[in-house]
Amino acid sequence: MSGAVRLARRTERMRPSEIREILKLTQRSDVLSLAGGLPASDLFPVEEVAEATARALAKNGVRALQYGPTDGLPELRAWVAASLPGADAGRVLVTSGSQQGLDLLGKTLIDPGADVAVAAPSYMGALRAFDPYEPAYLTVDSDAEGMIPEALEEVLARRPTFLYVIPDFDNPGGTRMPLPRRQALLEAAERHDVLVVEDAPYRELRFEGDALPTLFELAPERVVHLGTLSKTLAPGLRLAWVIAPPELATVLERAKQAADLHTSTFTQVVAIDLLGRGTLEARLPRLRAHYRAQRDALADALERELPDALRFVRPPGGMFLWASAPDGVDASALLRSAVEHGVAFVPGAPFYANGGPTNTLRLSYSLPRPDELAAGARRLAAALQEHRQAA
Ligand code: N5F
Repeated sequence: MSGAVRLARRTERMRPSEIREILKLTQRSDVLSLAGGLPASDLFPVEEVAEATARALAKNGVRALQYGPTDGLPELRAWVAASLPGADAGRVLVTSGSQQGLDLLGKTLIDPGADVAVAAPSYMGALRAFDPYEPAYLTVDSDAEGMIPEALEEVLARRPTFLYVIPDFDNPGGTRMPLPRRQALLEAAERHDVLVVEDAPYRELRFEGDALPTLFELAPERVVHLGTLSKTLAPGLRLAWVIAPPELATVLERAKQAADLHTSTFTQVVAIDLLGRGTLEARLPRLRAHYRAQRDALADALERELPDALRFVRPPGGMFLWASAPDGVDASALLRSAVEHGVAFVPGAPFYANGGPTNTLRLSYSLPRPDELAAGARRLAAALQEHRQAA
């Protein structure tokens, strides 16, 4: 080694995503994966995308292949604005996945040492996106209805740079924040004058009842809203958006210009065609029914196979079931024996920004078939039994 590679100090904070590392493990064909948040690929609109691509190239070939505007193609921005009450197309920034939105927010909002408030537990990918900008995390304890108001009040009183929250079908918690908590959150954010970042990738994957208003709808001037087509159309498109207050939208756009000039015009042109035909709306009932049945297949199997060993609440939407093993079980150690038994999950600890219980697990029910979910629960029960005997 010549010593010519002198890495920037911030790279020390670039930890690998535990999810991606576990996804590598699950490439083994004998391991059933309850780990990744990969959407149900059987429901991908492959034919529709093929047809939309052919149409888009025939009609808009040059536009699809040329550089485009940093903030995104106007038709897509208009569709986003129309899908969220109170949104203005001029404030929509199309991004390459919500993951890019999270990185751009870190870049534009976080100075080294700045306080950033997140739920405990919270989406690990957001923590990894914010980490290089050197925040100090303030964590808000959560229960089955998301962030606990008293804990939130204490944290917001310290006036963090922003509060990051996933009100609809949280990753990893699977929880939905009820309306009174949403109102209390915004009231406290208003009182302490704190910016709220609302990440809503799972919002449309609702299993029962009506949608609750987004934080953005309730307080459009205080909330930055992130949405994505990853869970409703396909993540490979890498199409998502950030809606931010005007003074932030302007700097986000500059940050994106420097990051990647703009999101793929090719996939935007294809998505505009699909969205214009109502493809997404038409898919939602099927997606919801599918994920709901998947949730039940996993939850029923866990209740059958591990009646006393795992505690969880059936998630009312989304892709994840969050479970606690008995005290003293270390989920990372359990994962090693689980993989030997042919099943993988994501241990919960890395979802806690400042550390937390080590006996939690995130189980994804999106991708496996129902019989595989049942087999996964059986294998997990065997792994847990062996693990506890060995301890
Ligand atoms: O819009 P996109 O695809 O970039 O979604 C990123 C994202 C943003 N915010 C939340 C709360 C999310 O859950 C996600 C996607 N999370 C998946 C997961 O399993 O936690 C993605 C994992 C996929 C991978 O790393 O290959």
